[in-house]
Amino acid sequence: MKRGIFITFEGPEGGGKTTQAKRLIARLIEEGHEVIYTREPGGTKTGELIRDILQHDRAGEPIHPETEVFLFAASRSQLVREVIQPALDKGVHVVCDRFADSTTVYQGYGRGFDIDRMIDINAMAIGKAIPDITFLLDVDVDLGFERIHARQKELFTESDRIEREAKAFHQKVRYGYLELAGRWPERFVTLDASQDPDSVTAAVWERVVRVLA
Ligand code: Z5A
Repeated sequence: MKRGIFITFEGPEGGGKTTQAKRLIARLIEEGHEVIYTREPGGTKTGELIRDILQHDRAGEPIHPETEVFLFAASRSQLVREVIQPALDKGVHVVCDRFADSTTVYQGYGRGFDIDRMIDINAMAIGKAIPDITFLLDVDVDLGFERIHARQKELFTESDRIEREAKAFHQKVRYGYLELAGRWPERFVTLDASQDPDSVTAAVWERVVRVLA
């Protein structure tokens, strides 16, 4: 049986990952493909509990940077074994909103852990589940946060633990993603996410069609 295609969306805050991942899912279904959407951290019962600790300080104590690395990796490990790899093995396509590159970038470039060490930890968490395409929705930090703050105002929500990091942290994240895209050009597709959502959607679809062919 032909393995499903594994597509991930990555990027700094407010790039439109969730918007684009959901539009892609809808289009793939419309075109008759079997596909699932999932996200990180989360996507399983264990992962969603871990997400609650990571995003909303559920444990009520500061999370050490080292602990943070392993919590993200633990959520990923569960998601790969329970959801992603079984789907790919059955020929189902998988679209994941953030994946291993988020750890390399946020914990590596952002927190300052060794990049290759993050890649090694990811390797254990993901096993064979290496994405076929990773869309990097690249956006300027200020513009990304403008969008996030507008959404928060609309939905009466507040910034989560990582969104509250300083601007310099988020700039390192953006830079880290661009470095990774240069390191793995065969996998990464970098898109200018300051464009209107329809233009980004069209660019995503154009690339996915080529991979499906
Ligand atoms: N994290 C980590 O540190 N290490 C890891 O290993 C992993 C994650 C896996 C997860 O947050 C956090 O965990 C994240 C990284 C860290 N940190 N932060 N901060 P999350 O899952 O809650 O959220 P997110 O992944 O960061 O998503 P986001 O930044 O909130 O948004 P987005 O998915 O990129 O964008 P969106 O939800 O599609 O759109 C945001 C708003 O912008 C919305 O109102 C849209 O209508 C609007 N939008 C979207 N696209 C456009 C365009 N093109 N133009 C105008 N407006 C737009």
